[in-house]
Amino acid sequence: MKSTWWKEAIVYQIYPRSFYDSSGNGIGDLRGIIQKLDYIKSLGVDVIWLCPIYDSPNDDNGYDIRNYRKIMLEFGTEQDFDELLKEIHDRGMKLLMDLVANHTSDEHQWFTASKASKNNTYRDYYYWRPGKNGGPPNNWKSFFGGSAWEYDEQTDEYYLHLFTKKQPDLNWENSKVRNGLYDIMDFWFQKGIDGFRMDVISLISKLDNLPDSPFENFQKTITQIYANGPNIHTYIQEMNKKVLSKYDVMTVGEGPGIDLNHGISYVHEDRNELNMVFHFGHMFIHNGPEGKYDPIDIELPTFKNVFNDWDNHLKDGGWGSIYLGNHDFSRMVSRFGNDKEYWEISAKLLATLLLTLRGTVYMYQGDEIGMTNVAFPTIEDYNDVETLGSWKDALEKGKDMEAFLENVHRQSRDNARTPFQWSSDNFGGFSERSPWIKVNENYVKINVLEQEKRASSILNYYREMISFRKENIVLVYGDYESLDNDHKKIYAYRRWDDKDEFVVIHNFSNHEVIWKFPLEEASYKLVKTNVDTKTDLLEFAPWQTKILKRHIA
Ligand code: TEU
Repeated sequence: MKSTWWKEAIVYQIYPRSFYDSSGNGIGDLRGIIQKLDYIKSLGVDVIWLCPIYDSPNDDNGYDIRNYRKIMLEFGTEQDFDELLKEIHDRGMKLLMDLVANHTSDEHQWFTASKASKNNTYRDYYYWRPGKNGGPPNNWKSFFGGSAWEYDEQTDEYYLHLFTKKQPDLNWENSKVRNGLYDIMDFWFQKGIDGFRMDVISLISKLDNLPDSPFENFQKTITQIYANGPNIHTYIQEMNKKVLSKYDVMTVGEGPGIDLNHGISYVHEDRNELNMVFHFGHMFIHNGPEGKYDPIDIELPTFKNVFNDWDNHLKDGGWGSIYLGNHDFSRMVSRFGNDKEYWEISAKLLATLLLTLRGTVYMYQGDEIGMTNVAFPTIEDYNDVETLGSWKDALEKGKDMEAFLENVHRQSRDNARTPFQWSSDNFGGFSERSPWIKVNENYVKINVLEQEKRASSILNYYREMISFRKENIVLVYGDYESLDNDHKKIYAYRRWDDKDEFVVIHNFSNHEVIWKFPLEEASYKLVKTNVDTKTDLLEFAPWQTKILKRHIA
């Protein structure tokens, strides 16, 4: 495998609104991030990925951009940004920005012009269509509930929005749109940023004539109708040729509908498209028949198979991204660990998983201290458009709303968006004022200051694991193979090259387990574990993780 800096990088994702408020208005900001750069650096991180910080009316917290060249007033100024970039580079780190290219805000000047009349030059920047049989042009649904079409009285046509009605979809077939977006990318690369995470890049090419979806199931509609459209690879190759290939940068495409049939075609090194994608294999794993807010339980082998299949899919000429949560999903310890009795130890197990798989590692802010899901008592406490849209749909369908609130507790995107817990001071030390969204009450117990003081904290475990990965490059590039794959409590795998072999074993359960596997125990040495108890090599306390090492040559 070819080595590059971005394959070895540990990326730390910041949701700026919730990271640190330096101005005292209850909203995180760029100067707040600057103040915390030494903290981020102390983790051993190489790259910071910032969720959108551009000028936006914040219908979807920045994923609705009004001006791609300006900084959101609440977050700071252009000077603050320049300083942030310099301070990041001065510390030897890099900056990944979020590129939202599938849609703009409805307040973007392209859209206001487009909306003004049927025959203006910007009309074709978006998807405008006449209605059909007194309703919208087709049966497409928005990701956030309701129709994907909004009627505009003035010109008596509908426009397409796969997300909220304040996020109209851009028409990538129009070369002016594409070139306009490439100019924006150039603008940021000229400033010196080091790459882009590309929001819903899988959706930019639409099917000809925008046909009705024949599927009831929304997930199917995404994969078969919305994603991986006919020109997707032509567009990404063009973007690569015109922009990306001019710079030494990293790219990761986010993609609903990027499944095992499509992943490699976005990232194969011979195709000149993207370096990596974020697939949703494990993120949608709990989606029930009615989607994310209809959660189901799964068994461990189903979870392992996501990693097995993707590693296998990408290993010849591709590269993966490893993450266990982000700003769109529940907290990883609440979701895949046990955030009650085994909170600390299961958070460490997950850290070990994250840092021993093949692929570029993406950490999400707060996971390094084991921040957990939140359970606000009423829907009024929630802010996220997706949560509120699903709530509205459920109400209209006459659902049991008390039960639905429990689904919200389990699945809401706001679980990951509560303010970062810096200390046990008011509002978790995030701000001096009541923040834009409530702080999780457990900040008194779970916070950075407390964990800095304790050698055995989750925070310090992350630091150790990050340097462990860096000292053992086989954990980045080495081969991967799952062992005893059908085991329902143990997730074990080998990582090896021609010199060394690691066997990583996780007990994903609340029970003690003896792993009955024919491993030549005498040739392995225990090099890392998350529990301070003496057990036999293949004996595991609840949520215990062990890394064994064998020297080959
Ligand atoms: O998310 C894309 C996406 O697929 C999500 O809508 C995802 O399905 C959902 O959040 C799962 O709960 C990206 C951004 O990450 C998200 O924050 C934005 O809201 C969305 O695009 C629109 O820009």
